[in-house]
Amino acid sequence: MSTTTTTIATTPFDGQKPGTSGLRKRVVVFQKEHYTENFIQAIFTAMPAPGAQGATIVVGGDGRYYMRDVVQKIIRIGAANGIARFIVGQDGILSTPAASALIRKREADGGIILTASHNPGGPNADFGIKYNTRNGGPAPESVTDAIYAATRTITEYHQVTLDAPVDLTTLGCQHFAGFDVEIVDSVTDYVELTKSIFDFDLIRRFRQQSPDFSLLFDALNGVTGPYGRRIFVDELGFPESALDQCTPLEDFGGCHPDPNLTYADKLVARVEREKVALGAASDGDGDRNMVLSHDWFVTPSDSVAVIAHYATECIPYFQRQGLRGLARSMPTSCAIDRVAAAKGLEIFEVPTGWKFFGNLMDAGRLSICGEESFGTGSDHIREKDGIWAIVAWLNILAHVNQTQPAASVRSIMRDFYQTYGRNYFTRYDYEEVDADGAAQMINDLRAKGNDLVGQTINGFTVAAVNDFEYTDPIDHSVSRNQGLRVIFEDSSRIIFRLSGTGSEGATVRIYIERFDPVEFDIDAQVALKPLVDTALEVSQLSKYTGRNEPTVIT
Ligand code: VG1
Ligand code: CO
Repeated sequence: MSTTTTTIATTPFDGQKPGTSGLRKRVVVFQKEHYTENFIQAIFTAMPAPGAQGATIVVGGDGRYYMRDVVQKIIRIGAANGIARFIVGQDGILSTPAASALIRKREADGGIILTASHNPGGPNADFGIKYNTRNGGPAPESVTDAIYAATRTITEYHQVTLDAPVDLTTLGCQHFAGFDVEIVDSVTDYVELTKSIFDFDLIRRFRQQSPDFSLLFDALNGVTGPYGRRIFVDELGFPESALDQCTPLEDFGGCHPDPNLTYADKLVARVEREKVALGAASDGDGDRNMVLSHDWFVTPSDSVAVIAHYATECIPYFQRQGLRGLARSMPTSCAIDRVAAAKGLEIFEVPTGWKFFGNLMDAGRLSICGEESFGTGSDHIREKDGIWAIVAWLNILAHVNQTQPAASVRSIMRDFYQTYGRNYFTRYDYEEVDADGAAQMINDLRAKGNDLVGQTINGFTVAAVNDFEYTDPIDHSVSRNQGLRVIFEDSSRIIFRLSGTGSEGATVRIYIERFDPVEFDIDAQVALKPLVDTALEVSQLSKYTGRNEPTVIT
């Protein structure tokens, strides 16, 4: 098929700076004339050396509203910039972990993932574009800075003219003048990878021998529905009734596809009512996960620590490779640090955002890591992986049940606390507050930081107040102002951060943690109440934001 290339004059848009995980804005913003095209052109302009010419890229997303239009734009603009091959998920669908896996498997030069992750979708909600590099991970700040710089100076973009939109539905390769588009099954490669990591035979036997064990997986109408069906039902043999909301919808059925106790309330209610042994959910693009049972909620900070604890005991991938090191984002609780200490492993504390784990993995120093924000994963890919974490829990439950029949999520957590003690953790989110007020609150807190040291508030004596700063051990890049920490003498912590993924106003996050070596059974909100009060007092949050209650408590 012949093509012609046209060049279109444009001018820069303000605010095309990628945040914690790509550029996220309202759909109506992306629909402004040239807005999306500018950003796509900036990605190709800034693609790391040797650049776009002759490159292969993976393209796909979480199926949200506007995605298919943008896939077509990426092909037209990419082809005009010299991209030789586009590997596209069928109908444009690829979960974020599946896209990362595909970039690695096919040794592509990079990928563009179309998602606003856990943000709602639909004509009046959010869209997002994220660039991943050839290791399969989110672009590091050096690349996102280059993309942003290109958006600031753009004067034109290039695109090829095609007779008709590219067919995204038919599997196989389509040839155009100067480039190819290959449509691949969205699920198969990912399922094969997952099967190579976990002990599927063990999980199948456990399911057959434990008729009382029930699984309920809720995809929140996001992208993981088809992945969940193939793995949990077709491969592991769970009944169809183990799946809920597993058909991807452009607007996620009007839900907020964020797997937490607030937005996954339907799952939480069913798990309690139906006495489900393992309830699980993932977010819109499939990189987050929540794990719970009818009698226990596993915090993401605990989840990654438990997975690290059992990894070399029962997960074939880690039995083959061993554990190289562990890591968490700074606000994530220190439970995983205790596992690292017990196993004599390196532990890394990085800023919020999965991109900070990539260099450590590439250097062979990191195997398992997590974020308190329902992100869990390993070096099998370079994104967090929701389904991976859920299958990891199935693998661990199946393993522990071999020696402790009737072991449950709750009993596994009890054993863990008995070994390591419990890091109580909670996060308060105040969404879409006034951006100026939120910024002022952080600035004022920073300014009075040193005066707080030595003061005792609600029985907690402040040991240090600082801004988290990270120097990457591999490339020595420095990331500053990654969260304001108030650390107390008993090692309790309160952390204040502004979200980098919102699309309107600001979201304030307060992370609260306290370690207890002996008491495991206190309700987390009760255990942390004095620290929560301290956080609100120290920050004067309600004065700056006008909010008295958080939007979400995790
Ligand atoms: C949030 C989380 C962070 C996570 C990021 C992307 O960022 O706190 O831990 O990596 O979302 O997750 P922020 O800046 O809003 O706190 V996802 O599932 O959106 O790719
Ligand atoms: Co996500």
